[in-house]
Formats: sequence, structure tokens, C-alpha cells
Amino acid sequence: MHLVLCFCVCVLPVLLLSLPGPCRSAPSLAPQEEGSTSETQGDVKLATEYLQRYYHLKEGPFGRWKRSGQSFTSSVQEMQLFFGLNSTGVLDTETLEVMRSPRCGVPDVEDYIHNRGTRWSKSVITYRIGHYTRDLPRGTINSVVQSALSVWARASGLTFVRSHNRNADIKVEFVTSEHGDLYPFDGPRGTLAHAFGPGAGMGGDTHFDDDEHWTTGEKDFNLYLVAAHEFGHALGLKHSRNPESLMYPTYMHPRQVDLLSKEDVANINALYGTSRSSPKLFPRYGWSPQYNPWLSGPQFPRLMENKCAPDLSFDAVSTLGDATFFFRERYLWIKHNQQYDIKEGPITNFMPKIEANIDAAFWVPRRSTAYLIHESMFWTVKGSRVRGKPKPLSTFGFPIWVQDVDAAVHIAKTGRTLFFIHDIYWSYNENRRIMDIGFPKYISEDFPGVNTTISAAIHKEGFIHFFVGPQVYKYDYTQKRIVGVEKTNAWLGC
Ligand code: NFH
Ligand code: ZN
Ligand code: CA
Ligand code: ZN
Repeated sequence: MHLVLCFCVCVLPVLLLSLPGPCRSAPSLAPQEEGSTSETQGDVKLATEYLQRYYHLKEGPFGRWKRSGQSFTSSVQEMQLFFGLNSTGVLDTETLEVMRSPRCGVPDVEDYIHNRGTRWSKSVITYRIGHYTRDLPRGTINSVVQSALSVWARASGLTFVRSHNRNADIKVEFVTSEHGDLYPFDGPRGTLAHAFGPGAGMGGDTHFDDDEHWTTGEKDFNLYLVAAHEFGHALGLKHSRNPESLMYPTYMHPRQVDLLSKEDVANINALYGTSRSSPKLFPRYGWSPQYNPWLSGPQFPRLMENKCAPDLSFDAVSTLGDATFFFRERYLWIKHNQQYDIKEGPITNFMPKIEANIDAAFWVPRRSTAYLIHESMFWTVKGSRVRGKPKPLSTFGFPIWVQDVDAAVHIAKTGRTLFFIHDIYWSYNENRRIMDIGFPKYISEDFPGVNTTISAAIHKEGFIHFFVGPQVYKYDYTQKRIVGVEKTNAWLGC
């Protein structure tokens, strides 16, 4: 029983949260007229006080637009629902008993009163996608949800981590009509979605009306836009009167460049602080809807839908500053170290000069420079800028017959860059800027166990990671052996 009560104390703020001021209206005494059996004036007084204190807010999940005040009966029902009692709306003995029982711990209650459950009291928030819609492939939905959360992550100090655990903070679900929370959906159009504010239990949960047609383009309704709005609520934001704001209560395509208005940013910052101070790479080609693949359906690469495809492979992988870049065809994923969210888009969104796929890439930390190789040419990227024109591979001292490279990796400790081409490799001395003598050599000779063409390679935390199609081999080059195998898509958090 004690546990149940604790659950309640923590959960209630969720339902109360949208209440802008003090209690609005006195609950009606309707239940008496409904001829319930045992209740007395005293019971009604107790219940009224109780419901005013813990449930008085008439607003349920956000999304109940212009919803009229909630009746006493439905407050009772709501309370009963949370306690697992028969949700009759009638003040029966059992309900009154729960209302009379001591709440768990004064501090909890105090805390709740002050905080009103308006924010999560942590900066890492987990989410889980329960029931999917059939309108879009699952992989797409996973990516859209992640992108929509990233909108808020970028503007705040928050990090979102996908979880498969039942206790994830934000449970995302596509549902229709009645779905167990007293806020049934209304079929096509009308309300598109709703979300509960921060809190335990249902707190943070986000429901999408699966009677809508969900899209990733300009047609109604764009899931990314609606999800970003709902996650605002799941984080504790209320509606805005400003039509430029994402938190405006009516669905519309954004007209301005940024999804978030200044007001949205100020509101999320007021709750969770500002975004990490670490400078962002390529700030100019960020995540405006203009560049966001989720808002520009037609040019949205098909590949994207398969970010978590089991056979995902990369053309090139490299560190660049404090991020890891994953290239595939003309597409790029950027994963910042220490951050969960991944930026992604056509390569040209980030580096407009590079209208090509990248075959191999490597990072020389000493020069804070990345080298991106396409066929027989390579670009130099320093800071967030592509420097000058591409240069020919022969700059590294390759013979003329070397016209492309499968993978490249720089090992800072030895100052060498290794270039992999089919079954052979070269070693380049970055300090002296010459090829080492005795190369090329067979890959299998020096990297026993690695005997297929390498798709991409990166040096990280003392290991070389060889990407071979959908698999990644973790290679210990001092011991000369493979010490681990992983799925390629695991590197994108799949
Ligand atoms: C919504 N909401 O469904 C609408 N609005 O524009 N239908 C809101 C979600 C949009 C959830 O948090 C509900 O606020 C409706 C109505 C803004 C994504 C304005 C008709 C209610 C097309
Ligand atoms: Zn809303
Ligand atoms: Ca609807
Ligand atoms: Zn719901």
C-alpha cells in the first residue's frame, strides 16, 4: 500500500501541471445526486479537499484543447484509476479509505507542492516506443522520434536515451479512440496527439492518434512536427500564444527557419538550462526545417529509412573534432562524443562543397584536420571548414595506379596513416610526410583475421575498428588480434 501511495504522489503532478493559477472552480457536488450509498457531507468535504490538493486541475494531458473544466466525478475517476480502484467516479468506501490514508513522507508531498511536477529532476531522460503506426516503417519512426527529441536536446542541457525498459520516462505510443487514460482520441483530424507532463507513471507519456495519416513530408500530418510539439509537453512546456512557436496549439508547418521560436528556447532553458557550452560543429548547416530531411519529404533519401537496417554499412568513418562522422553514399550521420543524439542529413547540408560520396576518411588530431577521400581526390577539413580545392591522392606518394581507397585510419601514437585498398595496405608517415618503405603489404599478413575488403576504419580508445559491411571488428594491433565483433548499426545507437 505504501508503494502505491508513493506512486500516486509522484504521478499526480503530471495531471496537475497545466494549471496556470490557483484552483479555478469548486467541484460540483454531483456525486450526491447520483445517489451514491455511503458518503456523508464529511466524506465529500474530505474528497473535495483531497481532489483540490492533488487533482484539482481540470486539465488532463496537454492536447485537450479548450477543454471544459473537469467534473468532480471525473476527478474521482482519475484518482481511482491511479490507485487501481474501480474507476466509477463514485466515492465508495475503498476510495475514501485511500483518501484518508497517510501520504508517504511529508518531504515528498512538500516537494511536489513546490515543484508541481513541472520538470524532470534529471538531465538524462529515457524513452521507449511501444506501439507503432503502420503509416511509416519502424526505422523511420525511430529516427523521427529521435530527431524530434533532439530538437529539445539541442536547445537545453537534456540528453535522451532510448530504452527498451518498461520504466522508460517517455513512452511513445500510437493508439486510437479509448486507450486507457480517460482522454480518448477523436478519429481522423481534430486532436492529433497528447502528452502528459513530467512525472512518474504516465508522466511524460506521449500518445499519437493512429486514426491520423502520419507522414514525413509536407502532407498532413508530419510526425516530426507533431512529435516535437508533444515532447515539449512531455518536458513540461505549456502552449504558447505565439503562432511562430512550436508550442502553439494548432498544427501548422513552420514558416521561419528554426523549429523553435525564441520563446520556446527561453521556456525550455528556464526549465533545464541552456545547451552544453561545447561549440557545435558546422553551426550554419544545422537543423532548420529547410535542411531537415524530416520536413522535406521528396528529397529525403530512401536510405534514411534504414538507419537501423541490420545490413547497414558505411563507406567511411572518422573522428572530426569531438564527433564521429559516418558516411554512406551521399549521406552523413554525426554523433557527438558524450551525446546521444545524432545529427544527420545529406553530406552537402554540412559541407556544401562535397557533392560526392566519401570512400575513406581519417583524422590527424595533431593538426585538428580530417581528410576526406573520394576516388583519387581528397578534401582537407579543419575546424568546421572544407579548405580549398580537393587534391590528388598522389600527394601522399601513391603510385599512379592507385585511384581509390577503401578505408583509411590514422594512429596518433605512431604518427602513421594506414590506407587499405582491396587486400593490401600502405603506411604513410605523417610527420615526415612520406610513405613508409616496404609498402604495400598484404592486410592479412599484419592484421591476421582481417581478410576481406575493409569498408571503413577508425581508431578509438586504443583499438582499430574495422567496418566490414554490416560488422565491425575491434582490433588490438599490439596483440595483433580481433578482440570483439559488433553490428555496424550499433554505432548509430540501434
Ligand atoms: C492538436 N495538442 O491536435 C489541430 N491541435 O491542429 N488539428 C494539438 C497538437 C498539434 C497536443 O499537445 C493538440 O496540443 C488540433 C486542434 C499542435 C501538433 C487545434 C484542432 C485541436 C489539426
Ligand atoms: Zn499541445
Ligand atoms: Ca484525431
Ligand atoms: Zn492518451
